[in-house]
Amino acid sequence: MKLATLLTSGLLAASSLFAADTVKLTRIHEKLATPFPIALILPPDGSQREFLALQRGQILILPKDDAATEAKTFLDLSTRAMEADNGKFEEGLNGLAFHPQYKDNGLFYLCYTQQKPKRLVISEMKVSADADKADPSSERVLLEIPLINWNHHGGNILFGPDGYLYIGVGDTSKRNDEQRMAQLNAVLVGKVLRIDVNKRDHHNAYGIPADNPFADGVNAQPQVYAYGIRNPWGMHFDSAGHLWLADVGQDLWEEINWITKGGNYGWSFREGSRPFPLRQDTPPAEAKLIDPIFEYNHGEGLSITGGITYTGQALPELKGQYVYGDFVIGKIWGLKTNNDGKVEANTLLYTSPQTASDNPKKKPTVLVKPTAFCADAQGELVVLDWNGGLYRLSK
Ligand SMILES: [Ca+2]
Repeated sequence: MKLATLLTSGLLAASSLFAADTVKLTRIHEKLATPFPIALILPPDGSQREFLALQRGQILILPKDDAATEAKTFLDLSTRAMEADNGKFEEGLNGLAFHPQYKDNGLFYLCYTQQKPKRLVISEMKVSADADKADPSSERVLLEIPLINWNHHGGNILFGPDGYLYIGVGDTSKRNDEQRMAQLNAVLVGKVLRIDVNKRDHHNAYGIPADNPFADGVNAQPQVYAYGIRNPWGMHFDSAGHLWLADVGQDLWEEINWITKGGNYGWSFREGSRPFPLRQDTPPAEAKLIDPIFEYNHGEGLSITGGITYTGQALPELKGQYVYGDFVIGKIWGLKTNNDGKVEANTLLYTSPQTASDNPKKKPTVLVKPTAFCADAQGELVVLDWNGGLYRLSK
């Protein structure tokens, strides 16, 4: 049954699908076309406007009226041919971030794929004289990263509390980190990068923060902030300054990491906290591989989508929990980090009409395939659905 059929039949609104669940998802902006949404972000300008980035290259401004049938288009790069013919799954516009001083300088940042040659582009753009329209002619490319395959390139970007731009880049391998990129700091893939967009002393395009772990550029690329990453999907700074990063696993383990400067997160010597069985060589003796703070195996789900720590009002018991989900089985959890350092995952809901937990390998019919978990203008949590829907999490 198609999602639309379920909606009109009332099945999704009825509690039967979510009988065992503690919270529910309510569809919002149902009359808008929002295909392949990947980020919902508010610019830090006090306007309370919600910008929705779509993977096919558009950025919409969501109307205040939930029943509205049209949204303003802030930017449309859909003619840029971001995807190869066989690459429509992971390629496209995968990152949007507003400059912390957006209100004064009107600058924002994009991360998207381009073809021939295949690469990840990080660029800067400016708003036009109309606050609801970007000016594509203002685009300034900061960084281009060569890619090998259509998958595993990440592409999330965000500003840290330090004012620097963080970029999550996957290992660009189809499987197995075949080119051994994630541990190689001479390349920018399989890494978290950090750059200073307010300077231009590196390639006349941006600056390297002086305390980046390889800032001197000797034997390693100076943009590298952390390494040993497979396919980061979901990066978030919480109010305490922790950088959360969900790393999509291969055959066995899905990871949630706290990223620290210079940290080695293990891939592809390890998948999660275990040795990666397809790699025969061992890490150098001096390597300090950092385990995820939480991992789940492929009995629980198949592809993690990272989220955010909940700071809204509607679900007081969720305050401070990290809400995340699984893209393939459509399950959503809250992760509680206790003072004693222990973490605990609580199932919030299944979006599948089948009991997904019984055997996720069966790939149940999933109603909501989460691509991102975002805070709306009220601070409430919105789940973006690969199928084109936007949902608010509530009681
Ligand atoms: Ca890892």
